[in-house]
Amino acid sequence: MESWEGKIVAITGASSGIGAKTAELVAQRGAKPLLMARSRGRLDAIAGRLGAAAETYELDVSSAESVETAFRLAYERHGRVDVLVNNAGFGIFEKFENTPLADFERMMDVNYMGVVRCTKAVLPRMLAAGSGHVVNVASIAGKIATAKSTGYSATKHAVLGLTNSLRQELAGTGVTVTTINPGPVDTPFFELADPSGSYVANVKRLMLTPDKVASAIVRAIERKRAEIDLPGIAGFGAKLFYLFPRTFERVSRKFLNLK
Ligand code: NJP
Repeated sequence: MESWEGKIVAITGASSGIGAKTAELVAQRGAKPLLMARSRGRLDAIAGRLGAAAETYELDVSSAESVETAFRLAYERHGRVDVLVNNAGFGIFEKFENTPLADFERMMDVNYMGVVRCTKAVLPRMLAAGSGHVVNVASIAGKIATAKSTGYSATKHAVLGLTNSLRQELAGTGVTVTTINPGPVDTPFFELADPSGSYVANVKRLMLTPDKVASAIVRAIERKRAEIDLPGIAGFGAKLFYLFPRTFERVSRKFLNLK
């Protein structure tokens, strides 16, 4: 991307963690972040710190109606969305047999269908303009599945499948699609994912900061990258898994099943 100045950047899940930090970084570069999430109070508090450029939109990505309303408003105000960061999401880490059907459905509805809904809200206009960028925050869990994440990991595999297919469909259109695949990140995500705190205690020293992930998102937009895995060692692990799946599973069962 030539310059951030004046770019309209819609960020879902911007009331917390990675999304809030991404909004801050793009505002610092001169873009206008549209902060989207369900919690109006938290959005306004974050936008208040970012200055006049930031705008807030109440958005529930699991509701087609809410997505339609938020993006209609954004287009009425600005006529365009240059970048969409599909970041809204949550996880519940529990064994398959202990996870109610409703939790599987909710995770898929937010983490995967939320990406579908929001992307549909911007893609036709990006295609008409011949430019635009959709960044999907997936996860290393979308490449390497570990125990207690049958529901969550499946949603992120789905996001990766969607993005990889869409990238091929969009080749030559001027619209870029990217996946960002972080390992564990130190955000409020774990208040729901790991209420006992035992997983966080196991991985605390390996955790990424939201700043690190948001910086990777910004870099991916500037350089039109297809995909970023972070930390790099996790991306290397994913490559080993694809090459030697059974061996990798055997070895990693000991080290990666920390939930
Ligand atoms: O989590 P958190 P992160 N509609 O809890 C929003 C992925 N990831 O920043 O609606 C709209 O601080 C929620 O806002 P609110 C992860 O899967 C994380 O870590 O106001 N928004 C909040 O702003 C997710 O996709 C880790 O409650 C909805 C935001 O989502 C992304 O990173 C590792 C919503 C969540 O902020 C950001 O997560 C990894 C809805 N229905 C991938 N439901 C990690 N933290 O370790 C939730 O690999 N939100």
